[in-house]
Amino acid sequence: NMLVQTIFSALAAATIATAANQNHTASIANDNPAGAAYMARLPDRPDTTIRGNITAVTDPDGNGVLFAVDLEGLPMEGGPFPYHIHDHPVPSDGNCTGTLAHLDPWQRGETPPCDANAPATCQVGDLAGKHGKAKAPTFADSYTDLYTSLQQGKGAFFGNRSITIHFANTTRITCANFTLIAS
Ligand SMILES: *[C@@H]1O[C@H](CO)[C@@H](O)[C@H](O)[C@H]1NC(C)=O
Ligand SMILES: *[C@@H]1O[C@H](CO)[C@@H](O)[C@H](O)[C@H]1NC(C)=O
Ligand SMILES: *[C@@H]1O[C@H](CO)[C@@H](O)[C@H](O)[C@H]1NC(C)=O
Ligand SMILES: *[C@@H]1O[C@H](CO)[C@@H](O)[C@H](O)[C@H]1NC(C)=O
Ligand SMILES: *[C@@H]1O[C@H](CO)[C@@H](O)[C@H](O)[C@H]1NC(C)=O
Ligand SMILES: *[C@@H]1O[C@H](CO)[C@@H](O)[C@H](O)[C@H]1NC(C)=O
Ligand SMILES: [Cu+2]
Repeated sequence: NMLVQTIFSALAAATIATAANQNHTASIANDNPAGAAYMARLPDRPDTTIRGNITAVTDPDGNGVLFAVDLEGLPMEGGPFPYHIHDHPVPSDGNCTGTLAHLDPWQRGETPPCDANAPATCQVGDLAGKHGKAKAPTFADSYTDLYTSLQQGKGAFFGNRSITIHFANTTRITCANFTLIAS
């Protein structure tokens, strides 16, 4: 019976997938397309002074993504500022609540907090947890993150997602879509 076989195969595949992911540890993204580049440019909005951008290009070594974070106008109060790749793009009205939760394809969840010494165990989207929070008033940083993907179809792919910057108390301040700038 084809149907029963199909269902059985699907269940078996799901069981294997679950077993492989039981520790919720991220795999290194080793198939990012050479030359792929995305940018999230923060919008001019009247309710914050924060401006700037985050660029993301396939790491020249082939593993992971080279990020360049370039921010200015960070408030002197309320920091340091966590920032993350969130799961969804920014709604057209700019409401950062609509970016939903952090990119977390391995479903490790929010707790315990990210341990920067074990970045594979952090949420893939938790860039600040893995690499440090942004500090006022200007913040420039660049680093390679091994677990983020620029390969469409991968769970850790973020070219269709967004960045959100928070106050230390987690309130969302501003957010921007990633858009393709080179491929
Ligand atoms: C988590 O599971 C994967 C897949 O089974 C394995 O390759 C990896 O070594 C494990 N990592 C840890 C920290 O246990
Ligand atoms: C990125 O943001 C920084 C800080 O605001 C700015 O100086 C720079 O010109 C921006 N780069 C691009 C390509 O928009
Ligand atoms: C979070 O911090 C910001 C900046 O200090 C403040 O304006 C805001 O009211 C705080 N939000 C909450 C829910 O405490
Ligand atoms: C972000 O991207 C989505 C999907 O392409 C789009 O619908 C939305 O309008 C964009 N948001 C902003 C603020 O440009
Ligand atoms: C943003 O979206 C959330 C959830 O849909 C909503 O509760 C909130 O009122 C919105 N904020 C603004 C300023 O429209
Ligand atoms: C983004 O792309 C990934 C991989 O192609 C896909 O799994 C995910 O559903 C997409 N997310 C959104 C919000 O479009
Ligand atoms: Cu966030």
